[in-house]
Amino acid sequence: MTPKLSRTILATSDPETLAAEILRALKYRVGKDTTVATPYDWLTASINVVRDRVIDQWIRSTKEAYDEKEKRVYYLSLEFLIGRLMRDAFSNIGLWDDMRVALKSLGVEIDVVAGLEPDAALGNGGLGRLAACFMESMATVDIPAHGYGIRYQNGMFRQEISDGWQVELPENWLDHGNPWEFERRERSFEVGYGGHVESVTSKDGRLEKHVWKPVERVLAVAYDTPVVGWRGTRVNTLRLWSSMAIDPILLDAFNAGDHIGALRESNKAEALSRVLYPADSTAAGQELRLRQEYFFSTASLQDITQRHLSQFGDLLSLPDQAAIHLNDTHPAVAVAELMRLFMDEHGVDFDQAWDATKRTFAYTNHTLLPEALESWPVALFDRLLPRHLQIIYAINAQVLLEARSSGHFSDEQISRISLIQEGGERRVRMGNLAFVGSHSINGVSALHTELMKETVFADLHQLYPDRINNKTNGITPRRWLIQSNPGLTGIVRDAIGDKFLDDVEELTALDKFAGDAAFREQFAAVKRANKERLANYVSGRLGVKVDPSALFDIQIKRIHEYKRQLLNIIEAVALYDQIRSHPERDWMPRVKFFGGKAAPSYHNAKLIIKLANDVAKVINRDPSVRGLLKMVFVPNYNVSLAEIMMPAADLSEQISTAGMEASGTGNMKFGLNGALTIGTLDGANVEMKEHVGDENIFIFGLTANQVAERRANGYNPRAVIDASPDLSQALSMISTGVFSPDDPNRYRDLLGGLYEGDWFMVAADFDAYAATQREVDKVWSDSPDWYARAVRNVARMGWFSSDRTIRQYAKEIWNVAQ
Ligand code: 26Q
Repeated sequence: MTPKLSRTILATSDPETLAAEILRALKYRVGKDTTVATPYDWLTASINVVRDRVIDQWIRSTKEAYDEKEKRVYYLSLEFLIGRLMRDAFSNIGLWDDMRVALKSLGVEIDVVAGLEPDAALGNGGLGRLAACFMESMATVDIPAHGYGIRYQNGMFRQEISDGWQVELPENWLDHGNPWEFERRERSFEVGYGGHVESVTSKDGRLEKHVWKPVERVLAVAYDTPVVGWRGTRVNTLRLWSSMAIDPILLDAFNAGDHIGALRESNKAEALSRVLYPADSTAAGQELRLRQEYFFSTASLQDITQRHLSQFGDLLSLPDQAAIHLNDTHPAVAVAELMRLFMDEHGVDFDQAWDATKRTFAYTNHTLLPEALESWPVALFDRLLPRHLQIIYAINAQVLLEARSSGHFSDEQISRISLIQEGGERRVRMGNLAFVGSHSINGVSALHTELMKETVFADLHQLYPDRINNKTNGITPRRWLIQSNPGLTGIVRDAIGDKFLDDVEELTALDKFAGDAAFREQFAAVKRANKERLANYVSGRLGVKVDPSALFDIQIKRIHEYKRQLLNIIEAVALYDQIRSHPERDWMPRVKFFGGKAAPSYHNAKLIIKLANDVAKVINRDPSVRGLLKMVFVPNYNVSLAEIMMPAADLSEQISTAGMEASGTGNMKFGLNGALTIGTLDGANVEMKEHVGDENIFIFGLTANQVAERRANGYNPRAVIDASPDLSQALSMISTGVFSPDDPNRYRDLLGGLYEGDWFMVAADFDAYAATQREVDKVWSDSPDWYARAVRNVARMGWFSSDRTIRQYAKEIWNVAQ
């Protein structure tokens, strides 16, 4: 028998005590008794009981960091995709099992209650989820850290599928209140916009300083959420800023009887933190977005500098006590803001301020896509942040002087290094600003980092060759294995003991169990149970019946052309056609699952969702493929759904055009839960292949170099399509309306893109992909072999823990002890 997790962690309470505390909380904090308590009330009461213990550790951690004068990490991110926190906090502090028993004794099922907690979706996808995994890992490896972001009232939209189309609905995650957060009205800072800059001169006419006089001002109010590390040893803080009017009611207007007009300021101010931008791959370029970026950057820096000054008395020692991390360029304006605080508010000269700024900041790049690189029109910047624009010009002068005086740069190179893009509308390049303002710039996988050096940052890399480094992404094994897959966790503990709970790289001990038939059977049984759970979900929500003994093939991620959901759908069509043409062959039953949101303005992504649903409808109704092929688009993919789908996958689809996916992290979640990957040599797939071994992963397609070469040397997709009968046939089925009889032309433009250019190399990789899928079928048909490979994936995924990633950041970038 596997011992209960809680017994091995913090045995702080017994279920009887906890049950009594839950009843107390229900009565005195929620104000209900058991006869009228709703499941939601039980959720609130349960969280309150555990929260008290979390707070004890929280206060201790915060005080210790202060007393020991520990260097702190500040992680600035416009996104934190944290999902539900109940299971995370309960399990990490060691109370999940005891709370389950306690609630059971009161007639309440913990899983039902946990399912009521809203999924905090303050992020779009990979970048936001990475920030959440990092927060948990920093607490786990005992690094004093604060996350800083925005408390969006509406996070990522809820996706419904109506007649196959995506429909976006607002998600009101705060409707029932949020028991995890603490409002800190006393921690609030003013944020200014617009106005002008005054120069103050001394009596002898020397310029003394600049004073920015903004005309608009709003308040940023802090809301703190505790972040519990594994075994509850450290509890860090996620501080999210909410905007508020400084004068919520315009008294003059109010007294004049204009009660609605009196609220104008308040509405305008509060709009700042109202909603997350739901685009993850195109820079929206809208004024509100720049306002949001500055809003949380300045509030965070004011908070950080105030804390530093009150503890150490002198701002220039900031780099010794604080590492500020920029999660992509979204907070890059912080570079100019810290310079402003140094120079204008604290009288530091430019050179000293610039040196301290560079020693404080580090920046992570998450994308090479040109359309996702942020830049702002100079005119807009000047209107909203005139002082920052001046500072950016001053930084630019300094950087261009360094480049020119080195004598190694052509005029063309100089113009690419410049923080200002000339030619056409002048724009501020946020990537260049983040780069020059940081001592470390990292990519998120080995391949991505090399491509950064060769492409977007080639010139800046030549100027500052020691700055770019790699930190391959990771995922927290607590959420993505221990909590979401208790079945697998249980059999692994029985096989290799508990060490991997504290150090997931100890999973390598599982390697020898790949050859153990009894263990493989346990593994298959766990996988089967996880697949049944997903099948039940799908049947309950969508009314689609799927057979858990079929191969579960899953692609879940944001919908984007470079991620190539289209390649997967076209392959499904080709397979469908072949099963119908050759029913006598030995087909392996398969269910293809899709899930993911499209940016509301991304036309082709929305069309891909519609195509997936159109194809699914025809396939699922066709008796000639019954029992052999099913296709399901699962709506509203989010963190909670990922927690159900990752453990249920046999096959993980990681099929982006090589060179375009910076890392991927879903690939790691699948692997850790024992799925085999079919994928291209892109992002972290390359390193996954090195870790799991060539035999335990299905790699196909062009490499990043080959993609670049084909693009450069005149790639002719039409010739490729003509040469592939399977691809031609599948495309003609789609374009003749087999899946869209109501509108046969629906996919004309989408498929037209494949013939005209095919930037994402769907045609070029199709045959290799389809052939590899048949290879997958072959291995699947030999269960012992399949499960041996699956077990080896679990055993060898430990390196992809965000604990490893964070330790590398701590040692090689932040210079903090751990
Ligand atoms: C920028 C400006 C205006 C509006 C929106 C944005 C914006 C928002 C989000 C741009 C990009 C994003 C998100 C990017 C993202 O999630 N990138 C992913 O990061 C992961 C973590 O490093 C990687 O694993 C993925 O490969 C990468 O696509």
